[in-house]
Amino acid sequence: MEKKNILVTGATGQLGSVLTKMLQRKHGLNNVIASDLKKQEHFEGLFEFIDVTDFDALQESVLKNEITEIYHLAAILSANGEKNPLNTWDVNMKSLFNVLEVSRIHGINKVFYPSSIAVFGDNVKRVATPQSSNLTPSTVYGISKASGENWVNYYYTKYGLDVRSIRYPGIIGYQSMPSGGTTDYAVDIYHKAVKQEPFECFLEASTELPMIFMDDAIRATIELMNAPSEAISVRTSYNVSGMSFTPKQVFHSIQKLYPDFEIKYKPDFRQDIANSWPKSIDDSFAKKDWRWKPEYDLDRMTTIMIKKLRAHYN
Ligand code: NAD
Ligand code: AKB
Repeated sequence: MEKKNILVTGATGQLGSVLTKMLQRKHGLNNVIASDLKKQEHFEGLFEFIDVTDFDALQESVLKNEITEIYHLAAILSANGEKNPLNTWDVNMKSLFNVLEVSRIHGINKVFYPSSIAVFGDNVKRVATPQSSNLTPSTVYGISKASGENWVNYYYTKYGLDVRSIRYPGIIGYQSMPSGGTTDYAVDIYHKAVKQEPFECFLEASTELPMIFMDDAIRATIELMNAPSEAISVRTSYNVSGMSFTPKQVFHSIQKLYPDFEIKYKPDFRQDIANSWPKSIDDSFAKKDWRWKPEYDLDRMTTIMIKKLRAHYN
């Protein structure tokens, strides 16, 4: 196997903390540099504090560590992003430009850039939203991801930079907590069930959104990054689907194991964001190009979430 030195930005986050461990397992503890503004308490491996909006700090790490691949996960997500829109735009775009430029200048082999279902807004088919849909996002986060998709396509077309991207649905895992997103309720609800506390949901009972179990999200990322370059026909970002459900459906799935579990619905500003997103995603390009296939449905995910969180809290 060719030797890789991998830099992960945003490595302390919900996805980054799990993806970093998987990359360490695949490529060795000494070949993965985790970076973020903050560090996990018991992090094992190589870690650097890097603010990705600081080009010099990023470049110094890339050169010092002879980086060959970058997974650029650092971002401000949908709900938090609306609290300070201009700062969200600045952070999300500046960090992406720094990663693209450092990669172009220093000949990085591959870059991973996560996009989101947040790129979709009005004027799309809300069920099985097609790959090539109008992108009129309702949040600054979504605008930054839609622009980012076009920029990564530009760097591929203009400079041959091998950037690959997935429009993740809401990611649900037991390993880490989400922060600042509109799909966060779907992780929190499992923690409350296992702690035997009632759950207050910030979305209405019938709000259907695309979601994906963490293991599927990680596998999709690795499979896309390992796919032969000629198989990749989408250089903006791939639609990827896991499952779709409403708060009521996940509540019922949990109730099979916790019959006394209680839920109250108290929608807040995140309801408007969720209303602007697709209910489900058509991922036929990912299926065709790199044979994407999700393995987890709602009940299978619930069983694992509950089992792992019970072990965690007991
Ligand atoms: P997260 O908010 O949990 O983690 C993001 C990390 O980025 C945080 O640890 C934060 O400290 C770090 N960060 C923010 N600004 C930074 C900066 N200037 N320099 C360095 N680090 C900085 O997010 P996540 O859920 O792990 O998401 C990771 C990526 O995946 C994001 O780009 C997000 O848009 C994308 N994504 C996530 C989901 C999901 O459901 N988790 C869905 C779609 C897309
Ligand atoms: C969010 O809710 O902002 C993220 C996402 C779907 O991009 N989880």
